[in-house]
Amino acid sequence: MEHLKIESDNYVAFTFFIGTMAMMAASVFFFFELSNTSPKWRTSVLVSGLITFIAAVHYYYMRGYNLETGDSPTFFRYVDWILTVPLMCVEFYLITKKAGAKIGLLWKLIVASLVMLITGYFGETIDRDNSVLWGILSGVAYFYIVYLIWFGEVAKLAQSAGPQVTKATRILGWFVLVGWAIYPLGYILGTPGGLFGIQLVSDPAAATHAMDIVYNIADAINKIGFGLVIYSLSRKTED
Ligand SMILES: *C/C=C(C)/C=C/C=C(C)/C=C/C1=C(C)CCCC1(C)C
Repeated sequence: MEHLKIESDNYVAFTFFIGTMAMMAASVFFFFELSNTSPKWRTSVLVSGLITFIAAVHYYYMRGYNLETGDSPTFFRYVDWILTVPLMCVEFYLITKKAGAKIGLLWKLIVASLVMLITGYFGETIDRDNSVLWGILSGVAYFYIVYLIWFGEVAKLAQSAGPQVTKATRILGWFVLVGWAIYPLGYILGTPGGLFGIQLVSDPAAATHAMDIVYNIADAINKIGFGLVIYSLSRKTED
């Protein structure tokens, strides 16, 4: 079996490698901590582990794919997101369920996240020429999620679920508002010719590399960070 070397200046391959390791380590941590997590929070911590585990499997694949071909593994990137982002929505539902969150709220979050990702996928692959339009549609769905979490149903339910859940929801809200906003930046970087007249990187190969690095960093921050917020919530509340 041939072993491909990661050259020291290959930052794309390097971040795929580190991403794989980080997602694996985080999954082991969340899964092992389940046994000393109170039953009330166990499902939430389990979902944290599932998010990083699904990402670990995709990163393992994407790492190899990128190393062998030098290309961006866009399809599996989106397969990963389509599985993990709805699970992040499930986390909001789970922590506000005690305060009366309805399954309808979960569906709103899931459908909005799917619209956000499917339109983004169209803009990145199938319909490159209209990437501005797809990017805007995706952005609308994104802001709807931000709205639900900061001002809508999620915020209201969190408030009635008590101070700990309110605080955790606020921090998760920052992840969604700031951490998730890194992704459109990657999208703009990777779009040929730039978006809205913004062309950050002119060489097409370099643009794709920049996009992958930005996505890889964002994934590590958001998936592991999200899980850790849930984890610390599970340690704080006693009952
Ligand atoms: C673990 C993966 C996560 C949290 C992925 C999140 C992805 C996004 C928030 C993507 C958003 C996009 C836009 C808001 C506009 C441009 C297209 C996307 C799909 C990059």
